[in-house]
Amino acid sequence: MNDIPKHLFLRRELEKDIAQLPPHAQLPTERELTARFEVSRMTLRQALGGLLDDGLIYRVGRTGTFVAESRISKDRSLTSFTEDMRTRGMVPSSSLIDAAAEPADDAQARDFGLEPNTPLARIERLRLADGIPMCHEVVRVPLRLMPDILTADLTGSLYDLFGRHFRIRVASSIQRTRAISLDRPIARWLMVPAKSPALQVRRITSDTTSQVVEIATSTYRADRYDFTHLIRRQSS
Ligand code: 16G
Repeated sequence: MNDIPKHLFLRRELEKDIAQLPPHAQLPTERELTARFEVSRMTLRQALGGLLDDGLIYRVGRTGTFVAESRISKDRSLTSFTEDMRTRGMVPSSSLIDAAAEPADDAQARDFGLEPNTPLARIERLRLADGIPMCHEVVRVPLRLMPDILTADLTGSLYDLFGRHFRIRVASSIQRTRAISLDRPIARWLMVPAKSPALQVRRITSDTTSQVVEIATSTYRADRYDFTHLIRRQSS
């Protein structure tokens, strides 16, 4: 942690605290925070400024600083939805919308490295955090690797199920994120107006033996989700 500036480190610590607090809870005063983290007022203000810019907190005149309605921020490690929500102090759940076998189309077959028409399981779910819709997700896996997945309980963590039931451990993903405007059916699941902005992430995941085990399309409400990356300048 020594290689990141103090205020960014503090910001992460404050983010963890904020994740434990309900929306509109008041943060401790500047005096209390500088004493607790043993930082200067300037460092604290920089950290709070970053949180304000990210929309995680808001200020009310001289009254104080408060926790904003929660927005989930995701970093670059390969985590599951369940883990993402739990680390932010929220309770994940899922509603199964549809689960069925279908043949791979040409693009899916290419991404999986399989023949076209190879049977896949298509699992469509609504992912919720503290009971609020956060993400609509369609996951496809080869039935050859996970033969009875369609009869398993699909309302929990899929990555747990991959590991426990099929001994498949996810190791890496290629992800592409794009901004979209929601079509009516998905907007309805996410309980926002049609054409609302959303972040759509397509993930192609490989396991520890480098075989592709999942193609997922996750569509997140843009008002509740963002991606935060720590990036480093390459040393020359
Ligand atoms: C995330 C993944 C998705 C994966 C799911 C597993 C992204 C963009 N997508 O939503 O590919 O299937 O986690 O979560 O991160 P689970 O284990 O909680 O079902």
